[in-house]
Amino acid sequence: MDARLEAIRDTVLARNPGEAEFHQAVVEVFESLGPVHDRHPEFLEAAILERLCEPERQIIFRVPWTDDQGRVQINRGFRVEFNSALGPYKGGLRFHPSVYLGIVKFLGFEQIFKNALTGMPIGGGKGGSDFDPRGRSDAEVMRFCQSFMTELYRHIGEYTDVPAGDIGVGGREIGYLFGQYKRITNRYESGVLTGKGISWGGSLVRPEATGFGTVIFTEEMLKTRGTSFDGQRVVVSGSGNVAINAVAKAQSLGATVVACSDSSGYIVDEAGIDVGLLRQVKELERGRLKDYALRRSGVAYVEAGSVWDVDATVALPCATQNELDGDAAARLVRNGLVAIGEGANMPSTREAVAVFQEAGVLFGPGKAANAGGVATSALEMQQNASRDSWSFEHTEQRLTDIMVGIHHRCASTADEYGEPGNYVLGANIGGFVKVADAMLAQGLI
Ligand code: NDP
Ligand code: 2IT
Repeated sequence: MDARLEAIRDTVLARNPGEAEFHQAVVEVFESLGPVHDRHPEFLEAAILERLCEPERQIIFRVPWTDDQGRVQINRGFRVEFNSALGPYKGGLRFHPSVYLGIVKFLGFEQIFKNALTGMPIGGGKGGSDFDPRGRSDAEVMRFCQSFMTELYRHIGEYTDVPAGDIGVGGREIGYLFGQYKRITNRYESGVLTGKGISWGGSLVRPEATGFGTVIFTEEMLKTRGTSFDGQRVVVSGSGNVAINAVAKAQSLGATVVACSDSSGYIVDEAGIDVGLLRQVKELERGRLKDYALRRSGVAYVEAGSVWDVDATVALPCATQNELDGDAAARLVRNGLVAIGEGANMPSTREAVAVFQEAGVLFGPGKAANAGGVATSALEMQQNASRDSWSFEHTEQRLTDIMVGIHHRCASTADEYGEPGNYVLGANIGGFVKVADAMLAQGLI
C-alpha cells in the first residue's frame, strides 16, 4: 500500500476498534488508491479519505417489541448515513443476529462506491438490526418492524435517506416498515423506501435485479475472454433473493447451476436447479433447502463441508461476507474455475481474492457485480418521483444498460491505470474518483 495511505489507514483502524469487517473493507479500497493520489494530490490536501471513512451520521437505537408469548424482547437498531456527496443516503437494512456496528459500517462504506459506479444520484448508507426473523411469525416480524420504524422514521425521507432490503429484509418487511412510516408521518411518501410491492409504488424487476445484474456483469467479463454463460457449470451460494435470481438468469443464458446453499447445508442437483421448486420452497414456504432435496429425485443434500467443494467453471457467491476463504478459492481454481461474480457483499476473504487474481480468474467484486439491486432501487425512486410505473421489459433494459456500463467503467479504469482486467482496482478507483470530485466541489462539510 502507498505509504501516504498507510498512515491514514492506521488512524482509521485505531479510531474504529473491534470492527473487523469495516477494517477489511477500508484496507481493500485503500490498496487500490495509491495511483489516484499521485494524479490528484488535491484529494490528500482536502483529507478526502479521512472524511470518507468517518460516516456523516451514525444512529444506534433500542427496538423493544413483544413476541407471541407476550414476552418483551429488545434488539438494537442501526442506521449509518455514510456519505451524501452524490445524493440522499441509499442502502439496505439487514436483519440478522450477527449484525453489529462493524458490519453496518463495512456495508455502508462499500455502498458509497457501489452507488457511485451505478451513475445514479445516490449517496451511501446502510442499516439493520441484530433481530433474527427466522422462526418468527408474521405478527412478530410486523411488531418488530413497526417498533424499528418508530425510531427510524425521523431520520429518513425521500430527499434524506432511502432504505431498502438486504439479508432478512424482503418485500414483507418493507411492507410493514412502509405502513408504519405512513401512519406516523401521515404522508404517502413512496420514495422513502425501495423494494415496495408493485401495487403500492414498487418497481418491476427490483426483486430480480441484484441476481440478474450479477449474472449480466459476469457475462460481460466472460465476453472479454470470448466466452459466455452458455455451457458453463455454475455453483451459487445462498438461496435467498440474490441467489435465486442469479440461478434463474444464469440458466436462462444456457448455464447449468448444479448447487446452492443455505446456512444449514447445500444441495447438488446435477440436472440443473429447478428454479420453480426453489422459489416454492424458499420464497413461498420460507422453508429449508433440505425440503428441496426431499421433493426432487437425484438431488444430494450435504450438511457438512462447503458448497465450494463442488467444482464449477463459474462461481457466484450470493450469501454473506467472508463465506469463501483462501482454501476454498484454491480448490475452485484447481477444479477449473474461469470466473467469479460476487452477488453478496465482500463474500471473498482477502486471501481468496489474492488466489483468484494470481490465477488470472475473472473476478467481479461485489461493489460492481451486485450493484444492479441498488441501481434498480434508484429506478424505483425515479418512477416514484414521476408517479409513473414502467414495464418489465423497459426496466430490465435499463438494468442491463447500467450493468454493461459499470463493467465498462471498471474495465476502462483498470486499463487507464495500467492493470487491465483488474476489476477490483477499476471498481475502487472508478467509484472513488466520482465521490471525491463531488466532495471537493461541495467544500469542507
Ligand atoms: P436473503 O436474506 O434473501 O438470503 C440470504 C441467504 O444467505 C440465505 O440463503 C441465507 O441462509 C444465507 N446466509 C445468510 N447469512 C449466512 C451466514 N452467516 N452463513 C451462511 N449462509 C448465510 O438475503 P439476500 O439474498 O438479499 O442477500 C444476500 C447477499 O447479497 C448479502 O451479502 C447482501 O448484502 C447482498 N446483496 C443484496 C442485495 C439485495 O438487493 N437484496 C443487493 C446487493 C447485495 P439462511 O436462510 O439459512 O439464513
Ligand atoms: O447491498 C445492496 O446494495 C443492497 N442491499 C440494496 C440496497 C438498495 O438500496 O437497494
